[in-house]
Amino acid sequence: MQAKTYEMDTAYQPGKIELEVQAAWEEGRAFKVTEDPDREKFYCLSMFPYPSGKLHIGHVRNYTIGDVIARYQRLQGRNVLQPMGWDAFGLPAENAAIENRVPPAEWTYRNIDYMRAQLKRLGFAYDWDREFATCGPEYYRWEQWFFTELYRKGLVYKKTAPVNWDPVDQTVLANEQVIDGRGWRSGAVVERKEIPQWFLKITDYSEELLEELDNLGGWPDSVRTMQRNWIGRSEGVEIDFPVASDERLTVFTTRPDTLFGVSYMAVAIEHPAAVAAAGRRAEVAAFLQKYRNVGTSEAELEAMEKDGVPLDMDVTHPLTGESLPVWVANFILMGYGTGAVMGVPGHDSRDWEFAKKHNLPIKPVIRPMDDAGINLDEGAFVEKGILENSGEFDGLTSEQAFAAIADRLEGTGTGRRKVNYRLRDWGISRQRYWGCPIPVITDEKGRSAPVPAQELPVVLPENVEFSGVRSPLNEMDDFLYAPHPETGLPARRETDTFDTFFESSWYFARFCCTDNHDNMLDERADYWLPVDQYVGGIEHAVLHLLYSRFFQKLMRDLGLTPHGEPFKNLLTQGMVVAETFYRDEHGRRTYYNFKDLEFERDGKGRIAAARLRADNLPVTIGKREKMSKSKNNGIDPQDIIDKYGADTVRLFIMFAAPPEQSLEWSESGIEGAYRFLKRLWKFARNNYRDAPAGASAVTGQQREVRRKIHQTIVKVNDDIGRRYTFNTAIAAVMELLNALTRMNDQSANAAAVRREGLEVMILLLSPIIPHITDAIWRAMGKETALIDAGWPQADEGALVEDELQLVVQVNGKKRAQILAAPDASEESIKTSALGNENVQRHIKGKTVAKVIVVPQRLVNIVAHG
Ligand code: ANZ
Repeated sequence: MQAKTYEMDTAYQPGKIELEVQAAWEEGRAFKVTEDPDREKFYCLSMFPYPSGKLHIGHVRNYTIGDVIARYQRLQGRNVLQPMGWDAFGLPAENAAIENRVPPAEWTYRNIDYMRAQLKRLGFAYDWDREFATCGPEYYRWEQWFFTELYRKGLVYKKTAPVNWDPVDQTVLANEQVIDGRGWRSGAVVERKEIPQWFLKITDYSEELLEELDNLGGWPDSVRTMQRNWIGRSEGVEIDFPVASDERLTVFTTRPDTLFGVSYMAVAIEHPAAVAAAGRRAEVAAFLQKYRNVGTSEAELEAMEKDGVPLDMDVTHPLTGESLPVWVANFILMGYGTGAVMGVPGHDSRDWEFAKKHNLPIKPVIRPMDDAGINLDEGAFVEKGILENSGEFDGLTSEQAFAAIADRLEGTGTGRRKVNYRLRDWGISRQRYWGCPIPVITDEKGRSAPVPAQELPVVLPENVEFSGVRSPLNEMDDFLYAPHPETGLPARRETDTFDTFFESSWYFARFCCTDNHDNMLDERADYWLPVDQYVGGIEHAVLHLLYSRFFQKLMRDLGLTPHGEPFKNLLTQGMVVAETFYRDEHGRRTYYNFKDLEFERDGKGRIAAARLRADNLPVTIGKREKMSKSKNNGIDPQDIIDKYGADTVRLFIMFAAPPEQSLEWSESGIEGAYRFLKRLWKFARNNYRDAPAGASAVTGQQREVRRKIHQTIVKVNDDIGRRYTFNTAIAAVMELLNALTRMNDQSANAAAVRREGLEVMILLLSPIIPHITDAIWRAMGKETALIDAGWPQADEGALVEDELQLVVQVNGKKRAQILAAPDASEESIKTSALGNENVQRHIKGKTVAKVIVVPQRLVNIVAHG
C-alpha cells in the first residue's frame, strides 16, 4: 500500500479518520493472508461470537486483545492469520423465532450483518475472505462428513440417555428452558425421559487428553487444572462381593485400605439390583419412583439429603466372610464406576451421613498417623493413616494397605486394580431444530446407517413455520423420508441435531481453508495450525476447549492434519465489571442503568451519589459486578464508539487493566483515553512535517529525551511481546509523550528528536489504536504502510547512559565518586580519580603503590604512609 501525505486537521476527528483509514484497509485488502513457507506464521484467534444481536462489551474486550496481539506480531514480521466467523446455531434463534415469528435463519443472518458492521467499525484486522457462519451448509457438510467417518471407525454409538420432557408441550427441553423444575412455556413439572441419542467416544481419549495437558505450557494453570479435574482420573480397585452362588455385586473404590470398615453396600436407583428388587418390594419401587425425576449432576447429589431403603439381599465380605446388607441410595451415580459402592461410614462423609440416618454400624479401621484421637460420633475420619481392626493388615499405612489388599484380591480373583475417569462420553444429540442435522437414516426395522458421503450435506430446511413446541423437521415429509442407504427399505432421517459445541470444536481448522469445497481440510491447515494465540472467556475452560482438543486428535487420527493439539497459547480475558444502582421497594430490588441516572462525583471523578432522572430521588450505589442484564449495569459499546470512536474504546480497554484481570468500566476512564488521543494528535500536528534528518549531534536534554525514546521501545516491546501487560506499555508511551511535549527547545536538533519520538510512538501504539496512528503516519509522508512498517528497534547507542558514576576507594574506604564516560580509557579514569579533591586529602603525604580500575564500577587506590 502506498502512503500519501496530507495536511493534518486541526482537531482530532475520530469519526472521520477512522472511516477513511478503514476504507483504505479494505481497498488495499490489508489483512488478507496466504501461506508463505519462508515466513514464520502466527495464527491469532479470538473465540468467535454467537450472533445474538449486537456486540456486548465482553466481545469488544476479547476482540481488542486478540487484535492487538495480531497486529503486534505482524509488525514483528510474521505472517499473521486472524480470521472471524459466527457460531451461528443455537437456542436463542429458536426463542426469538417464537417471539417474533421470523425463521431462525433469517434472524441469525440479520444479526450477523449487524455485528459484522460493528466489528468492522472497531477496525479489527481480520481476513474477511475467510468468514463463515456455522449454519451454512458449506461449513456443516464437513462436520456431517466427519461424523460419518467417525461412525465407520466405531467412535460413534447410540444409547438411551435422559432428557427433560415437558408433558404438556410434548417436547424435550434444554436445561436453560427448565425453570425451577418446570417448563418455561407450559409451566408443567418437567419429567426425565430416556430416549435414544448419539454419543462420541471421547473416553477413548481420556488418557491422552489428560497427559498432554502437561505440555500445554502456554495455557493458564487454572484452565489445565479444571480440565484435569473434569477428566478426573482415579486409581482404585474393583471389588466383587458375592451375592448368591455365582452372582456378585461389584463396586469401585479408591480406598481398598478401608475394606474392613464396610458395614453395608449401596447401589444407584438405576442399578439392575435395585430395579430387580423393585419388582419384588413395593417400598423399593416407591423409592425409585420418588427419585426418578431428580437431576443427576454430582453437585445436586452432593447437596441432597442422603436417603435410601434396604433391598432384600445380602452380600458376603470377600475377606472376612461377614454378611452385609445392600441398600439403594439416592446419592450413587449410575454413570460412574460400577454404580455401586461399599459403604465405609467411619471414613467417608457421605457414608457416615447415611449410616447415622439409617442406624448402620460405624467402624474405625484407619487411625491418624500422629495418633491424634478421633471421634466417629462427630464425623468420619477421611484422611489416610494406619490400619486397625483389619486383621493381618493392621499396622500398615493406607498406601501399603492399598497395595497389599489389591494384591490379595487379585490373587483370589475377587478384585482387580482399575483406573476410572470421571469424563463421560459426549452426548451430541439435541432435540432442537436450529442445529446441524445428524446425518443418519434409520429404517423400519431400527437399523441405522450414516448418510453416504455423496449425499451430503443433509441440508437443514431454513424456510420454516416455527411454533417452537416441536422441531418443525418432524412435520416435513420431504426432509424426513429417504430410502435406507444399505437396506434400501423405507427409512426416516434423524431429526435431532448436533450439540452446538460440535461446530465450535473445529472451526479454527476450517479457517485455514474456508474455500475448499472438496475436502474438510487441506495442507493449508498443516501450515497454520496450531493456533499460536487463542483468546477467549474462562467460561469455556472445560467444555469448548476439551472438545476442541478431542476433535484435533480425531482429525489427526483420520489423517487430516499432523497436529494433535489445537491451541498453543491460551489467554483468558477477565470480565468487565461496573457499579450497580438499585432501590429496594416492596420487598423487591430494582436495578437502574447509568443511562437513566445523574451522578455526583468526588474529586477523583468517582461516583459519590446517584439519582434517578425520572424522579430526581436517590438510588443506592451497589457493588461492582460483572456487566449483565440481570444487574442492569451494562453499557452498549456502540454508544461509546459513536461518541468517541473506536480508538478511544480500544485504548481504554487495553489501558484499564491487564487482560486477565477484571476491567472496571468507567466513563471517566473513557474520557481520559479520549484526552490522550487529542494530546497525541496535537503533538503530531506540531511535529509531523519533515524535520532535519539524523539527530546524532544531540546534547544535554535532547540526548536524555532521545534515550527515553529508546528505553520506551525496549519496555513496550517487553510489555506487549512477552508480558502481555498492555497497560504498562501504554503508560510508558504516555510518559514519553509528556517528555517530548515538555522539550520546548526550538533548535533543529530538538525538532529532529521530537519527530523521531513521534514516529516511535506511532509505531508502538499502532496495534492498540490503529486508526489515529495510521492517519498520522500517512501525514508524515511515510512510504510504507504503517501495518507493514516493522516494529522499531532500540538504538543501543542512544540507550547508553552519558556518564557512569565510579566509586573511588583509598585503601578500601570510599572517599569519592567521579563521573566518567562509559568508554573512557583506564589512564583518564586514574588521572581523574587521583585528581579528586577528597582523594588528594587522603593520599597526602603517602606513596601511591597501586591504582586498580574495575571497569564501569570502581577505582581502588592503595597508598602507603
Ligand atoms: C469406599 C470408600 C471409603 C470410598 C472411603 C471413599 C472413601 P473418586 O475419587 O471420585 O473416583 N464411589 C464410587 N462409585 C460411585 C458412584 N457411582 N457414585 C457415588 N460414589 C461412588 O471417588 C471414588 C469413591 O467414590 C469410591 O471410593 C466410592 O467410595 C465412591 F473411606 O469406596 B469409596
